[in-house]
Amino acid sequence: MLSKKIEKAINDQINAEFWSAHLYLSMSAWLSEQNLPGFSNWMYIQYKEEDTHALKFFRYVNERGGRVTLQPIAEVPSEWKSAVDVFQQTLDHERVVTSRIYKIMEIALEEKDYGTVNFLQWYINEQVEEEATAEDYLNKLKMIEKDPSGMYAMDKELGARVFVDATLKGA
Ligand code: OFO
Repeated sequence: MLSKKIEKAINDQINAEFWSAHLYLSMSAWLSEQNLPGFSNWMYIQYKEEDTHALKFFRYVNERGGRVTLQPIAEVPSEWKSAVDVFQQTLDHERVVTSRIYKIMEIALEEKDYGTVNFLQWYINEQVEEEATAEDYLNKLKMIEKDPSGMYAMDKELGARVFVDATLKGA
C-alpha cells in the first residue's frame, strides 16, 4: 500500500514525465523543420522514452494498490534559437527532473517506504545517464555548430538512435 503522500508525489511525477515527453516531441518537430532529420529522430526517441518513464510509474502505482489520477499537461515551448539552444534546454530540464526524483526519494525515505526507495533507484541511475548524454551532445554541438560537415556527421549519428522501452528495462 502506498501512502497518500507518495501517491501524490508519483502522480505529479507522472504528469511531469508526460510534460517532458511533449517537450521533446515539440523539439523533434522544430529540429525537423530546421532540416536536421537525425537530431529530430533523437528527440523523437527521447519523447518515446519519457512516455515510458511515465508508464513505468503508472504500473508501479497500480502494483502497490494506489490510484493513478491523470492531470492536464501544460503547454510546452515550440521555438528555439538553435540546435545548441535545444540541447542546453534539454540539459537544464533533465537537471530539474533529477531534483524532482530526489525529492520523491526524500519522501520515500521519510516514510520508510523501502519498496519505493528501491523502485526510484532506477530513475536515479537513468537521470545520471540522461544528464551525461545531454551534456556530451551539447559540448560536441558547441564545437561544430558553424561547421556544416560536422553538423552533417552529428545528424547522422543522432539518426541512428533506437527506442528502448523503459518499462522493460530492469523492470
Ligand atoms: Fe528524461 O527523465 Fe524521465 O525520468
